[in-house]
Amino acid sequence: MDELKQKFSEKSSALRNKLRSLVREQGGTKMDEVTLGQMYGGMRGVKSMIWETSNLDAQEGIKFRGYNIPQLRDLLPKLNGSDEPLPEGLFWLMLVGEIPTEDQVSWLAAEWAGRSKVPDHTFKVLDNLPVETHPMTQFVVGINSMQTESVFAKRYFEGLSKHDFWDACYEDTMNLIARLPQLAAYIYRRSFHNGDHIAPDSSLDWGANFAHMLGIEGDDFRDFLRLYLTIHADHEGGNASAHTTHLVGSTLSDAYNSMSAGMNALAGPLHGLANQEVIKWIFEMLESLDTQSPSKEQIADFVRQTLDAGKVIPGYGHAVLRQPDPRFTAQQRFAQRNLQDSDIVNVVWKLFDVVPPILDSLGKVKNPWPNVDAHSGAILVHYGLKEFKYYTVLFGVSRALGVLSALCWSRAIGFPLERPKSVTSEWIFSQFAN
Ligand code: CMX
Repeated sequence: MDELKQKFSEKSSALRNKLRSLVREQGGTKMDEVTLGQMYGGMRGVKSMIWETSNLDAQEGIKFRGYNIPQLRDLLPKLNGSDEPLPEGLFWLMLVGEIPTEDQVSWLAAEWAGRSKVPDHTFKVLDNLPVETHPMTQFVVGINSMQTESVFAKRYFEGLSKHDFWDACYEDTMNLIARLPQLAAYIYRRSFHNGDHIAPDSSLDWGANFAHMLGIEGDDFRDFLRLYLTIHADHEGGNASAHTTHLVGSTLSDAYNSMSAGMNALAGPLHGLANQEVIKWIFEMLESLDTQSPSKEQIADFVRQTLDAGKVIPGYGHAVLRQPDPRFTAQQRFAQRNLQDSDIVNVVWKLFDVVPPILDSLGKVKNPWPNVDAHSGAILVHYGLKEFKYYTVLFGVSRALGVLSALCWSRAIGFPLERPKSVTSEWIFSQFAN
């Protein structure tokens, strides 16, 4: 058994045993209450699920196993000469709760390279879709088409013991994560570069190989992609893509079927698709103002026009966060070091000054600050990745690290089928009848 799997086995069985006695002895303890407002308000803040890999604090932002993003930049292994952490290190941390060594991260990069072969039929399935199919739809179809390779599904069919669910889930997780960059790059090249595909380079780390297969060379872009793939990985369990993956996984659907379900949730404009919406909206603004460097006054007028048209300002607001998203700040820091003179990046920074007071003035927006999606598009455009319909696929490749490591924990802890109680509005009214 490899070292990572061994560690996961030991840590997860220790937690499972601890939880089993806790729930047996304290199962009746009340942990939260639900209000009518929460039932009709998207279940905001209701504590109702367990997610081991990360936790979101409304003020401080995301913490992966207790570490915030600036701490991770210092602690996670980096390649020589690089300033950004390797996403492999974050996966190791989320899966076993330990900051890995450089050797452990190198092992993981090589292990994923060795598991990265995408089945031929997946390419055939994709080639049969109209080329203009949205990249997120292609991504979902591509992941689903690889379900033929599921170790969990095969072993379950053969009579897998519930004590070994975690083992098969680990194998699927490692294989699926390893294959995603090639799948995603194939979609990009087929959709936007006439199917002129680039062979993987197995000597590169997971993020750099992805950058290489996209066809965007240069150390700066590789570094940005490593950062991007690290900061988008997880945002505790209640966000729509994580929650969907978790719910579908609770039926013992394998990692492929569970994650593709989660990716359908990520494809919604209030969630992951917001990254495409942001840059689309910025392009529309620049075109309507007929300038590449609008003034703050011009931007403020356009923001008000957008709101007057009954639309949201993409990239701003959050269901949980109440401060600027540290994932936005991490990208801003990268851009301040590498892209000071980029017009499009400067527009993002002006928006950061202009949008929050306008949203605040509406008196209803709980968080007027930028979220993760407000910045990424401008940096991608700068490096030549201008096809914004593709952006959510990048988010999805990263999100796999979080939702799949969490799925391993769900199988190891032995979470049952998720099945909350629903009620009708008629029942609600009956509670208030005198
Ligand atoms: N622009 C305009 N209005 C906004 C707004 C924004 N960016 N953010 C919130 N509001 C509005 C809501 O639409 C709501 O209005 P109504 O009462 O008229 O329906 C009101 O403010 C209250 O909303 P909220 O409680 O502050 O926010 P929610 O928790 O309901 O929604 C979110 C959160 C992210 C869906 C919302 O802020 C939004 O639509 N933002 C723009 C889209 C976006 O950037 N999504 C990406 C989020 C990150 C991610 O999950 O990937």
